[in-house]
Amino acid sequence: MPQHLHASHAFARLIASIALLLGAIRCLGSPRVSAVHAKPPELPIAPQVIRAAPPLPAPTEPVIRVHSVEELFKAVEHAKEGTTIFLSPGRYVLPHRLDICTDRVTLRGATGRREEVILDGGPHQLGELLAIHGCSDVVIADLTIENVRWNGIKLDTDSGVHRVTIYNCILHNIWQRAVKGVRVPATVARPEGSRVMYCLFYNDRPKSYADDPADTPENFQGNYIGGIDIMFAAKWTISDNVFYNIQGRTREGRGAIFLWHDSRDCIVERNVIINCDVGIALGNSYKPPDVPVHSANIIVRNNFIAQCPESGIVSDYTRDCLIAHNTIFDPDNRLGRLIRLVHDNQGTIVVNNLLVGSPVRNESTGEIRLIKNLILSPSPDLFVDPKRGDLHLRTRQPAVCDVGNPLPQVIEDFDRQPRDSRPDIGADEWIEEDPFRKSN
Ligand SMILES: [Ca+2]
Ligand SMILES: [Ca+2]
Repeated sequence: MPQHLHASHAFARLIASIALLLGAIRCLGSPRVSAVHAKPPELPIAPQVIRAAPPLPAPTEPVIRVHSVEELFKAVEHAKEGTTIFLSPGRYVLPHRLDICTDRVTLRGATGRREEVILDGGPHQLGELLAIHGCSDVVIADLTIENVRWNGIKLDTDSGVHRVTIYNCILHNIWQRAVKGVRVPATVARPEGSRVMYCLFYNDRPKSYADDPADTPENFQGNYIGGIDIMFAAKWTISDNVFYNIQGRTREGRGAIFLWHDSRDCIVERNVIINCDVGIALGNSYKPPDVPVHSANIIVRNNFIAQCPESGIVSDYTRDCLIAHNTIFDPDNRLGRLIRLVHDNQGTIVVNNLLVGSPVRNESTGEIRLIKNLILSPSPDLFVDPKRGDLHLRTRQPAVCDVGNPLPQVIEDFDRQPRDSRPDIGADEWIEEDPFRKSN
């Protein structure tokens, strides 16, 4: 055989060997996710108001551990009811939306530290990252979801989705809604009993047109953005979350918490909302004719809200809601909307709220009860660290302490400390030696 043929045979053998070797490496498993060296994000938020989530109990079998994007999709697709999927630390760059369609599936970061497991929609410009479809009792916990054009966690509530728990997660740079529940037709049961607890929602900056091609100068002017937006919610609990910088392009975005379209019997408590455009919205001014009221029998209590220029709390087409014992700091609010009431709010009561800035702005057409709401001017003695969301009382304030009306619906304060028989106005009940009150 001529020498040049020998050489080409040898080269072909070499190529074949390399191909075999690569195949063998692939068989060892799909590539693991890249490591993250994650720390909790450094934000100008007082650490005293970021509540540590009590750890979840150990899971029951079956338990699957995943280390790669491929394993994650496979595990979710083939999970039996009741499966817990633990995600190893790392950054999971998702090529498309991940859909959970099985009852009682839990998706959980393996370390319990939410910043160590990141589901990232950025590189593939995902419109939605995680969806829950036609199933109930799903748990999403101890992980981060970030860089999504539209919805971070989409609940396909029009397919019957109930008792979802979103727990100790970070939702970061989500440009329409971090958590979205859609319109539900009359033939489907309204989404009942879900919980969003101990989560951190934050964006690095206001929304820009480049973040979301669907939000244009012709429709929402870059302001189609909010935190949790649920229609037809029933018996939801939204508690102990922190929201920071959920802002539209011109600071006219939607609520950090937004319950509307006949939402009922929900509790919104102990949330901290800082520098968002709207804090808590019960309804808004767009109400279709088939929706009787936006929010009914919803309790909004013991929340800390700082600097939300469009509204701290807005109540717009509600019935029998209770807005009680919230502390709102916004002395420079351009519209005077710390608490704003619009349209008909029959039976809704606004009581024992502490406002630093403008008084309750009542544009409501019907009867509404405003009781023992206290309006104060800003004073350095009042709160521990108001600009960073810590609205604990700094000193005992005679104007605030022991002057509220006792309410059977509010027996604890922001710190879950008991209210005494003479409740203090606002979210913080003053206790002399209070472990939660650490001066900065
Ligand atoms: Ca008291
Ligand atoms: Ca307290």
